[in-house]
Amino acid sequence: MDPFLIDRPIARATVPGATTAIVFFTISNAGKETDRLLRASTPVASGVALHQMAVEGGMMKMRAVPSLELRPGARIELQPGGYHLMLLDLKHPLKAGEKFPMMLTFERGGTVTVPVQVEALGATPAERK
Ligand SMILES: [Cu+2]
Repeated sequence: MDPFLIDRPIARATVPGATTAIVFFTISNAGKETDRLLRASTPVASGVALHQMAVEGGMMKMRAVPSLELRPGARIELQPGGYHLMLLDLKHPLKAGEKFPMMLTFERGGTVTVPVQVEALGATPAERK
C-alpha cells in the first residue's frame, strides 16, 4: 500500500499571460519511516518548486525550500500562508475545471502521480469538499 495520502490536490486558475501557478494539497505519511518530498514535475510547466510563505520583517515572502520532511504519522497541509508547490514557466494558462497530472518524488517512496484539479482564481483547499 502506498504510505502517502495526497488529499485534494488543487491548482489555482491563472490569468492569460501568467507564467506561474500555485498548487495546494494535504499530504499524510501513513508509513513507519520518515520520508521526504524531494521534487515534483508536471507536463504543464517547465519546472516545479517547493515554496514556503513566511513573514520576514513584517512582509509575507515566498522562499524556496529544498525538501519537505514527512515523519511517520505526519499530516502537512500545503495551503495559503504556508507551503505550496509553484509551477514555473507554465506552458499554457490553467483553466478552472481542467485537470493535469503531477509527479511527486519521495526520497524513499519513489514517484507517485496525482491528478490536480484546477479551481477558480484564489481558491483554497478548504473550499473543496
Ligand atoms: Cu511560490
